[in-house]
Amino acid sequence: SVSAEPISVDSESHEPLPVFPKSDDQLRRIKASIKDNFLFRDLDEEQETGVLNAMQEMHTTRDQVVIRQGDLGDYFYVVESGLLHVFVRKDPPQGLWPGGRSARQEVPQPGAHAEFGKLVQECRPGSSFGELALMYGHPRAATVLAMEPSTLWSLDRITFRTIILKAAHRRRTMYEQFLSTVPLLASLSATERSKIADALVSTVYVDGAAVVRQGEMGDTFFFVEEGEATVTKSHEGDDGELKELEVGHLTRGDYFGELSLLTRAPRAATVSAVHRGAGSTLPKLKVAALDAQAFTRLLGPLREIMERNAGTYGNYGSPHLSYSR
Ligand code: 1OR
Repeated sequence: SVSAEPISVDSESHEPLPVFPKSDDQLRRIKASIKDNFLFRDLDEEQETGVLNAMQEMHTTRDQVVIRQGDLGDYFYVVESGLLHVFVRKDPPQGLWPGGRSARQEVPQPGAHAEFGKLVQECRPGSSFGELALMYGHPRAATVLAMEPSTLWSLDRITFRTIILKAAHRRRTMYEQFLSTVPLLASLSATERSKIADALVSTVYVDGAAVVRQGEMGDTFFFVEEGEATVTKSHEGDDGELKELEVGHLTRGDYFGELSLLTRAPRAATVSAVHRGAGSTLPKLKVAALDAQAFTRLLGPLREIMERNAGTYGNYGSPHLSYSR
């Protein structure tokens, strides 16, 4: 449900955010639930504490409507346990439900799912939902129904916008700036680059560490964000010994890892963080990664450019790279 619509971020609010004291057990359960959730990945410690403080534990019954399509958005939810289904109706009811009451107080109506429309998604432990209305100020885009008794953590709209959205906005702006300097992406629109920005995950490598290894299967694509990397291939020398030969050097804005994804072949070379000399001011190698799914979805249109560029890898005089394949 990631969209590249502009996110409007509120101007600095001085309202104190809610604090609901929690037991160690509750804190442990929230942390486990948000561990792999991308909306929480860029929070620093202070921001994470603010979010944990504001969360409220909630237990649904089976068939409880947690969000109703068309309502105004009030809360964002993280699933700790249970199972919820997301339904979308083509002709959503207009405006608020009678009395403007929130779906959280809705009386469950066992078995009556058809009125909610088509099943589009399942929410399992560790996932979250209800962010869209809070991000874009739209009515709820779908109905979310508990299929079994579920434990959720709800986060109010103000805390969601003040902490999570601001962090997401900062991260998107930072990546957009970087991506606008990447030559491969020059032909894409700003919106297409924003979608890539939202899908990137950065990792820093210590000198000498390998990001990808020749011969391994790969399902990730990378941009060099900071620092430099060397591309090496192992070659059998005349004496029969395996030698590591440097065939390329990558700097900020370069990309690698596309060959395995385009050809489904093992990695054609090893790419590792350069050894920075003593006194070097070069930062450590930092790469921004896209998984195979995002690569296909977002960089599919660039396939031809990448294939054309790869044609120069065998050419040792190439200015960019020179893997011989
Ligand atoms: P919300 O605040 O609009 C409903 O409240 C939530 O359902 C929504 O945020 C998302 O978190 C979640 N379309 C719309 N909302 C979805 C969808 C969805 N999947 C989950 N939600 N899909 C598109 C269907 C045409 C499914 C995408 C896989």
